[in-house]
Order: sequence, then structure tokens, then C-alpha cells
Amino acid sequence: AVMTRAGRDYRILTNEDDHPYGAEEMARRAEGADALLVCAVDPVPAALIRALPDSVRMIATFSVGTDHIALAAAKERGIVVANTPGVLTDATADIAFLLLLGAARRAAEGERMIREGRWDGWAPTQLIGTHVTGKRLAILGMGRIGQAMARRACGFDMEIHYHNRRRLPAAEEAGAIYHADADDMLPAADFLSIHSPATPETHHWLNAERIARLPDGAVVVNTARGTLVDDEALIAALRSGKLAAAGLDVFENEPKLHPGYAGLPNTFLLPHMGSATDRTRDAMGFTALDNLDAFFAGKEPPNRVA
Ligand code: 8YV
Repeated sequence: AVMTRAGRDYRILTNEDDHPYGAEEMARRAEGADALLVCAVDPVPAALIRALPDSVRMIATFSVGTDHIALAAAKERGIVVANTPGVLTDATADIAFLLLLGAARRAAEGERMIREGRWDGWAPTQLIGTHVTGKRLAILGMGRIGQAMARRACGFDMEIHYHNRRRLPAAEEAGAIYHADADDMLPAADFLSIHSPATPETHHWLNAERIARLPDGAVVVNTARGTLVDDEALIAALRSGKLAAAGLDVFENEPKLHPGYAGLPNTFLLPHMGSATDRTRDAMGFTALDNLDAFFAGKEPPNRVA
């Protein structure tokens, strides 16, 4: 339905495959275009923005994240950028909770055991995982998705701790405990779920020092961006048993995986599918088109970021 509407209202110059183009090819393909429609996996660095033909006046991204776009360079060239916030909140929080449960309860290990024919029957000490209900969940980044994660965790009687640049108004906090300094939150994180955007300040935020502040046996979940986690440090902690498990949907340099994850049993890994539901992807597509429609009708795009 999204492509039908896009094809009805726009002349689509290039959409031959489902894979991202490199910067050079993107600039070449943008020749004669009024706008670019990109995904979070399409890097739009400053060099590409400077190389874009003058005809391009807008970049609509099919994502809430905008870390792949050099926003300052877009601003410099007067190119408007808009994203798709809100519509992927629930799907992403659902996957974050799935990862939390799956990592804690060793779901991937159990699945592999059955599929590989290694299950020789129930045993009282088989695949003992980490208890979830009633534990403490620390949330880094209490935006829309962080808050949706907190709501899900309330159903599991979890005590919510959070760090966010701004403290939420009391009504929205819903009993969650605010930590002005993220490092002070870490000792309370039986579970840590990452929901902050990727910025230069959050690069490798979860490093060896911060992991050391987590309780022994903590579980880490990341559905934000792989760059927030220092893979070397996380892998070392999963190997040593400092961390019980990790549930990850995003990776630095994805789709390439740090080789250290191979053979680590206590990980529950998914291929960046946080927003991959029928309803959500349709809504993302329609939102991206709404942004384009508004801009080309001379109005303010509803989700302008630059
Ligand atoms: C997408 C995302 O799956 O919206 C984002 O920022 O990371 C995901 O929802 C994908 O990257 C969309 O381009």
C-alpha cells in the first residue's frame, strides 16, 4: 500500500532492490530528484549531501533514528530532513521486552538445543535462567520507546530506574526513579535497556567501566544503536560471567557481527527487526510520505528534524 501511494504521487527514480546504496552511487542516482527517501541503514554523510544535485530539497528518512544523516550539512544546504517518530514505539518496545525475556530465560539456547536434537528430556537444573518478575530495570533514554518499555516492565512488577537528559514530569514518571547521572543508576540495573540515540556523546557509552558498575549477573538489552555499546567490553563480560546475558537487536557495523559473539551462548541476537511488524512498517512508510507531501505542498512537514 505504501509503494502504491508513493508510485501514484511521485515518480520513483530508483528502487531496484531492497539494499542500501553507497554514498557515491546515491549521489549519482539522485540526479534529477526532488527528494531522497532513505532508511536508517543508508548513510547520508556530509560529503554525499554536498554532492547532491541542487534539485534535491528534502531528505525523508524511513526511520526514527537520524544518526545516519549529517544534519548540519543538510541545514547548510537548506535541505529539509524529516523522520518517522511515534509509529514504531510499540513494536520496538515489544522487541526490547522480547530480548529481555529471551536473554534472561535463555530462549535461544533452548531453541537451539531442541532443533539440534540435543534435548534428552527435562532436568531440574537444565537451562536455569535469570528471574525477571519483580527485578529492577534501568532504562537509558526515557523517550517514547523508553517509556513504552517501562510500561511493559510494570506488568512484570519491575522497579523502574531511568536516566534521561531531562527528568520527566511527575505524571509521566509513573513511579520510575530518576538518576541525573547515568553512572549512579548502573548499580541498580538488574536489567539495563538502552534507548538513547546514537550521538558522539553516546558512542561506546556501555564500556568496561560502566559494565563493572552493574550488579553481577545483570542482563543488557539494546534496541537503539550498536554504537552505544563497546562490543569488546560486552563480550568480555559475557564470557567472564560478570553479565548473565545480553539481548541485542542492533550492532556496530551491522550486518557484520563482532566475531566475539560467535559461540557465546548467553546472547539472544536478532537482525535489527525492532520495527518489523506489518502495521508499523506501513505506518512508517505513510509517515515518510506525509512528510514529503507536506513539504511539496509548501507546508511544514509534521516530523521535521532539520
Ligand atoms: C528500522 C530504526 O528498522 O527507525 C529506526 O531508526 O532503526 C528501525 O526502525 C530501520 O533502520 C529503518 O530505516
